[in-house]
Amino acid sequence: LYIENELRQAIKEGQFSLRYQPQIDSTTEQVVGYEALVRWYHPEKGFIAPTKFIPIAEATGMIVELGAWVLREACQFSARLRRSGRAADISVNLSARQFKDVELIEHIATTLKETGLSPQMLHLELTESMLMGDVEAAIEQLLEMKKLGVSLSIDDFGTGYSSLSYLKRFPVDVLKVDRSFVKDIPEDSNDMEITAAIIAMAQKLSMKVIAEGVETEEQVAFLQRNNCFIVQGYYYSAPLTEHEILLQSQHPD
Ligand code: G
Ligand code: G
Ligand code: NA
Ligand code: MN
Repeated sequence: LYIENELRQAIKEGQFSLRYQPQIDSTTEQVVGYEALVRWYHPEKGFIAPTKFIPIAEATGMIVELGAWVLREACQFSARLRRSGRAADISVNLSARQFKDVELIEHIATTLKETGLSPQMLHLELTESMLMGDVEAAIEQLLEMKKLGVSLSIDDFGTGYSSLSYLKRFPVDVLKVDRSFVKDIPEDSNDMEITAAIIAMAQKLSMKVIAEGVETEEQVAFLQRNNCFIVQGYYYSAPLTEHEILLQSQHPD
């Protein structure tokens, strides 16, 4: 209850902020999108990691309010970038609770309208486990989201329990290869096989693929050889503040 009140207070007092991690086309080294990642700087306790507070926000239902704030903030950021002539897609993580919320569709529609962001620039990231409980209900919800014109991604792909027979029924546009598979490339040959297989499967299903957690040039080269060109990770950039992004693009190189 204590942390729940703190979360509520934190939203009210503006203790949350977003960082944006660039998603790069490794063939051109151009930024094609950003993933929004929430940060909490508590006035006394300092930085609190999302892995610590997201599960609590989820369990208490506070994630609906926090998620609404994140979505609006991220859409405004992308709309501002576009107005300044540097259009880039924006990816936003959704939690299980948000995905099940009956008001989600209306909420996304309202946020798009109020921020003026084109729906096709918004990517919503879901995890396999969110889709695997009531599969039919999940497909319904995904179809409603697609009707808004947004793009859908499966995050952390390969770590959950999605059945491949369902995967082809989900109207999903992007698979994000989990960073646990990328981390030990090229030392771990199993991880290389798995990563190559995920990329090949995504292509067979006409999905795009983004590799996460890319930290080395060798990993970029491996991914390119296996037809994965969009990457995200420290090799190119950590998550950045909007200020850092604006400075960067004013001073190329
Ligand atoms: O930001 P970091 O790189 O530490 O992310 C840690 C975890 O927190 C990741 O699993 C990420 O998906 C999750 N996360 C970060 N921002 C958000 C958010 O806005 N909403 C939700 N639901 N999860 C987030
Ligand atoms: O679960 P999700 O994929 O949303 O998690 C994103 C998390 O991964 C964020 O916490 C982000 O800071 C982190 N991250 C982003 N790039 C890298 C990377 O190259 N290496 C590692 N170890 N973590 C990364
Ligand atoms: Na994510
Ligand atoms: Mn991920």
